[in-house]
Amino acid sequence: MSPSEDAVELLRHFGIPDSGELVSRSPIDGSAIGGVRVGNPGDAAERAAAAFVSWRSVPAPSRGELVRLLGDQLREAKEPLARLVTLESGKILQEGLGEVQEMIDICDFAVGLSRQLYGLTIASERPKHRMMEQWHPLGPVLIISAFNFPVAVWAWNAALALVCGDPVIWKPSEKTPLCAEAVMALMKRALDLFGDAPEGLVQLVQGERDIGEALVDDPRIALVSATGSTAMGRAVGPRVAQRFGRVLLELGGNNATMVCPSADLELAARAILFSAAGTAGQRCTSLRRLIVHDSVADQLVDRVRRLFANVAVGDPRDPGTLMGPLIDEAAFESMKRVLGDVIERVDAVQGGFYVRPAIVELDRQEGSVLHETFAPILYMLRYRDFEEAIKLNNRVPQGLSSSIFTNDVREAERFMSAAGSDCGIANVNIGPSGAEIGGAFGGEKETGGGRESGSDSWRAYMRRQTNTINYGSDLPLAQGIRFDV
Ligand code: UN1
Repeated sequence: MSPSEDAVELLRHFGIPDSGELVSRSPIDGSAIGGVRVGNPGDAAERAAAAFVSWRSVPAPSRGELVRLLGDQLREAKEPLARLVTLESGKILQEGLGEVQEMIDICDFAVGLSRQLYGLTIASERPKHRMMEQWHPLGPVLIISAFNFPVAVWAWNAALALVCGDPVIWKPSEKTPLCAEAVMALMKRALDLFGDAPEGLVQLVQGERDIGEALVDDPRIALVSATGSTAMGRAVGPRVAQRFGRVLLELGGNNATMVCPSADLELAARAILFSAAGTAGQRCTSLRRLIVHDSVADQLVDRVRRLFANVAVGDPRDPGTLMGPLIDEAAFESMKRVLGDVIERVDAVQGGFYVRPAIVELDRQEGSVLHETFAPILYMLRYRDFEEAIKLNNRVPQGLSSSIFTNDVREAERFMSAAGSDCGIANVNIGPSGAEIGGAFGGEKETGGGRESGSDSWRAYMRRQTNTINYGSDLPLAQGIRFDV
């Protein structure tokens, strides 16, 4: 079936009308697969602000019930939603299914969390006083998501924001508007089953950059959670700071894997294959740099080259395919800018931009290796001295993910220590991509510093309040100050 025939069936399945000026194209063959209407940012912010007034007072475990119902809908629709993700983003079906599973997982996590939004009690210095802190809902949250995870990134944010008492507005990538419509259709069913959620609690605003900017600048939006390029973050961060709003930024990565002399090379090669070629190198966690000890470099590169040569590139809907197309021509052009004419378009499906994964050996870490090219290019650098390798890992502007392959416990610990990898994620004997939702996800430096998903990332979606309560009949002042007449 052609992508457009597939789209007709899937749009019908989700009850999405194909109407609107914002046209979606499938990267599989470049054909138009549907259109959506551009939204109204001002209206959305108004409705979200109104929804906040009632949602913040719904008990958190009841808010969790809405997220539980969403999880049910996602379980039921896992397969068709994954197929739509494949159709619109070009990732293989296995990865599409994985992405929807990530949504289900975060819903489960958020449901549990809805009974654990806990604060602290703090010892007061004053007699008969008690101190504590509470976490309260923050306000409307804007979620800006990218094409490469067209549904999961929304879920990481929305599931937490909703249990935290915040309405959400979603501005998805203009490259994947249909996935967003499908998720909203499922959300709507969950809202109907839930019954009395306020109108405007969960909204979708489709559009291009101007629509995103209008939302970013709107003072009614308390938190802007933005996933995308460093350039996008550079534009969004200061705009929100200008009005003292909060941001949560998940920007570019330039993720490295170190391979040490004691490493299990077979394991390392398999991990490298998934991290570098998976999602056609279009994850923010994709492996971009290999830092390999000189003594094992030739052996490892041989294996990786062999694995790369055997990667089936083609229609991401075919079960045998490991690498689908790049998202569009611009992505292909940026890969070409780095690699020059050695990169050829693979003749897979007419109209799509298909490439093979490439490995490039470098003497020095300079030039294009310092930038994130959203394509399957793996740079390789050799090292002799362990500390020098850690410096190479860190000597890039980005700080999202990193990993080390070693069977030497001291090397592993040094890599994870305060003087080791400077990234938000540092793994041992697995690749840098494919994180579970239970941990906090995000990174340092140009990656933006935000943390989403697991651990205590929920705190970004709430405001902290410190309370001091006097249960005595005297009025002792803090710091022993006396102030009597
Ligand atoms: C992204 O590419 O924007 O860790 C997110 C991973 C996925 C998320 C990637 N769980 O690779």
